[in-house]
Amino acid sequence: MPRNSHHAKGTHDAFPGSREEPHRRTFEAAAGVTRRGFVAGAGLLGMTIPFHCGVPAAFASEDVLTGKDGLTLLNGRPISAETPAHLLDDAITPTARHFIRNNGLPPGDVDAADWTLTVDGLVNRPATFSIDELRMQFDVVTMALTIECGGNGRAFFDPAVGGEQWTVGAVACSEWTGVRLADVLKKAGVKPGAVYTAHYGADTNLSGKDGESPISRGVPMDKAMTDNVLIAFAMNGGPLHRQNGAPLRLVVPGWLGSCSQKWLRRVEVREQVHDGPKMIGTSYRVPRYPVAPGDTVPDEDFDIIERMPVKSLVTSPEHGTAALREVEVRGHAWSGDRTVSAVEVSIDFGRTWITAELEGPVNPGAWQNWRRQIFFPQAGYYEVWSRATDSAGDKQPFAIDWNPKGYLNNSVHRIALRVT
Ligand SMILES: Nc1nc2c(c(=O)[nH]1)N[C@H]1C(S)=C(S)[C@@H](COP(=O)(O)O)O[C@H]1N2
Ligand SMILES: [Mo]
Repeated sequence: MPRNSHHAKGTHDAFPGSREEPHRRTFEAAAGVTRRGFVAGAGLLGMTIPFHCGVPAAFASEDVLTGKDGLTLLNGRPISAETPAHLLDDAITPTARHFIRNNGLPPGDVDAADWTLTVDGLVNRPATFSIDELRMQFDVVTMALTIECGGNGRAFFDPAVGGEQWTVGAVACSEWTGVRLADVLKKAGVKPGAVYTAHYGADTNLSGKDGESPISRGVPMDKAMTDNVLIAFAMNGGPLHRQNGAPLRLVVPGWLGSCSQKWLRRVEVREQVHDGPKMIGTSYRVPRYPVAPGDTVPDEDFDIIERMPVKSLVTSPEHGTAALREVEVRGHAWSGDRTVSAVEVSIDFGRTWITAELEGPVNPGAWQNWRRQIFFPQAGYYEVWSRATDSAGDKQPFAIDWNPKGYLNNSVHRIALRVT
């Protein structure tokens, strides 16, 4: 589907017209500037955001989103669907609201009873396990773990970049049950010289050609050995959703979502950095130096993305709705393998910030919940911004650090409200 052919859901949805300059227009709205075809603040009060606006009817009517609730389909082939921020309000993301990012075509009907996982490569005892064997031979753990797509926030890049036009909803924190990748690797006996894992799933390339994988990524050995990296066979106490990798997937919290191989069949230990599809070239990579928006960067100047940066989300109230003078604002915050140490809220376009109450993560790798009672000084148009600071002192920026593939946009989250 052509780039930007759909209408992304973000702050700009509160306003009619082109989505090319959402941030500028939002500022102008706040400043009361009126432009041709655009009346400041118009469209916010009582507006409804058309659910599948701009998405070709064929995509919207397909039943690829069976078992999902309220997700916005960005692409029907491969399937990409994000969750509107207000539907991510739960501390633990229900299965029905976990976003979907497929690079290829999921396997057809899968039978969990027949599924096997092979661990091989640079190990002393290569082995193949059924899911029951994983369950019986290793510690079974349940953890709330955050998965965020590396391209979450791409829709706000200016100039626009190709790829799925995620706004803010390619992130989730479901409760995953499985065994630790580290335990399985230890049992296989990792040999000296191991550098990287390589993950292989059962999905196929969009071309539909047999054996052609759409994506195979890996992580450095020390990350693979971290005890919150799971090989998961249950999601929120039930089966994994078909589109989220049933019956078996990796969950690598805090690092970009592509590390979390779905429909997992094999983990190979390699003596080099993995070079599978979408590990190489410019996929899931960013330039190793700052670049001007729109610049072309030689492939060899890109580095592999690892951890996701500090970020937060306002999940209540819902963007674009009417609110009372006093309202509880709340959401989540996360930062790669770090913890978030503070979340602040601004209702005056970042002039002043109000500290929110912030909970700790329920376990390492889970996002953190925050909330704050807000009193708006008078009726009118407001934006609510949230900004997180992590344990290393990194703060969410306001501006977008542009890069050619549109990754790692962790700018402050903004929602618009009409206070009555
Ligand atoms: N086998 C396989 N695993 C995959 C993908 C894929 O296309 N195939 N997509 C990756 C990407 S880019 C992301 S962001 C996450 C998304 O996980 P989800 O679809 O369960 O939300 O899965 C990752 N694992
Ligand atoms: Mo992703």
